[in-house]
Amino acid sequence: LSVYKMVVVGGGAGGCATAAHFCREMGKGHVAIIEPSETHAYQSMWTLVGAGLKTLGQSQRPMSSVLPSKCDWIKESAVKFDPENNSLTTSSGKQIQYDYLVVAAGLQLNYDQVKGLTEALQSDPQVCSNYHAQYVTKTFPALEAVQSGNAIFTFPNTPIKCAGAPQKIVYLGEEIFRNKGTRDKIDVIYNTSLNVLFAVEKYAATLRNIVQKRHIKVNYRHNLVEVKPDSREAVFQLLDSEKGETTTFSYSFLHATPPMSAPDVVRSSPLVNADGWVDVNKHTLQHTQFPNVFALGDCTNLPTSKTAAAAASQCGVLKHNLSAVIKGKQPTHSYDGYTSCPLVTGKNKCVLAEFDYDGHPMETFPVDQSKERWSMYQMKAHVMPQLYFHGLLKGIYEGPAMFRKVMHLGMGEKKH
Ligand code: FAD
Ligand code: UQ1
Repeated sequence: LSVYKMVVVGGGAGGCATAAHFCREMGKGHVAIIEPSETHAYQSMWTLVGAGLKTLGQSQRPMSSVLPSKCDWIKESAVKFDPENNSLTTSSGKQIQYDYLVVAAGLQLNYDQVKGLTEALQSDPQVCSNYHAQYVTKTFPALEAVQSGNAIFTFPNTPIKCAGAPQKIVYLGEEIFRNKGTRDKIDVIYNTSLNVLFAVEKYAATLRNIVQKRHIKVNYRHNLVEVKPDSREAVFQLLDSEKGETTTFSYSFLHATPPMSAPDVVRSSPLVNADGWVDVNKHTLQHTQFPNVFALGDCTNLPTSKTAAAAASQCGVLKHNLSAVIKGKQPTHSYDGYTSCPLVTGKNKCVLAEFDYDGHPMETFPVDQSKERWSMYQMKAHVMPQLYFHGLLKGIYEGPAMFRKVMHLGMGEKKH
């Protein structure tokens, strides 16, 4: 049995940042972080890895180099949560007791829920997925290899992280085809379970223009349910069909975004709501039933788009509120749902979406960010990695709210 003042589950974006902050506050020996992985990945870079613009190695660091040195790293998974007794069990059977728990376990990728997909990812070089370290390196060679036929990109019928990522690779792929001279022989098809291109109309309007101008075929309410690698066919359920009809496409390239959920161990714990997400107050990030438990990032029920940008802002709020609770006070800070999605539309172009719980744009820069911009691509490709590794993971960066005030000095507030 080990006893800690604070235990953080997950050493990804949200967990690493939170642990870094509280280690500084509490000192050595008081904070444990439970994380089984040897490698930490800056997943946001995987879109660019898929397009051949960055390497997988550039996105990865040894876990030991990003986790704060003052915290105890327990290199295991949490397998059972017992919040009634302030305790949890790890994969080796260790029991860990805590005063305060922070859950930041991220998402589980459920490739197996699509029949034949795992097999296709393992056996067919033309099936790839930017969402997984093992499959993201297949994307660029597969894009380069297509000569003709259907290049299909999918968006599943579950909440996912970075809801823009399934279509960023469509734009990058279409550009690769054009540059290689194969574009005329390829049908570029985006099959999405959603009924819109993007949840916020200001950015959706730009994206609709782009798909029209670049002859990208968008099929709404199409959900990938089966892949047949032998015949290179992909089967889609028509979500608006009452009879559960399906339609089959042949493919010469398939980029699959898998269904996602909170990790099984989280879903089967007393920490989740009926939909299987860690149930925290949407403003304070404090658990709705266990006041000494907080959560942030992709595993939560927070009704905003799941991104590292959101986790950064949540970390800022969580720090203050958990500190207050530790001091016996009420939470003081409120999360507004801020999230951001750099919609890369080409190798030097990006629409930087930023918005809150109500879907109101909350733009950092004093320009119209719904336009495709070279500058925003530079931000995404070169500034963000620095901000992530040296700001967020160190528990210093709390989202762009701090820059927003400076950027808009003397320019008035932008209208929603
Ligand atoms: P993660 O960073 O995923 O970390 C979760 C951690 O928990 C992992 O290290 C995992 O090993 C660990 N874990 C899981 N289960 C357990 C367990 N039982 N016990 C202990 N540890 C456990 N975000 C942006 O802001 N901008 C972007 O442009 C962007 N693009 C993206 C593109 C792609 C292709 C992908 C995949 C993601 C992208 N994201 C982007 C999303 C971003 O990566 C996530 O939202 C962010 O990493 C969420 O942080 P998190 O801490 O909740 O989860
Ligand atoms: C952001 O804060 C962030 O977290 C580090 C990201 O994750 C990689 C992002 O992609 C974006 C766009 C933001 C937002 C930050 C600014 C400065 C607009």
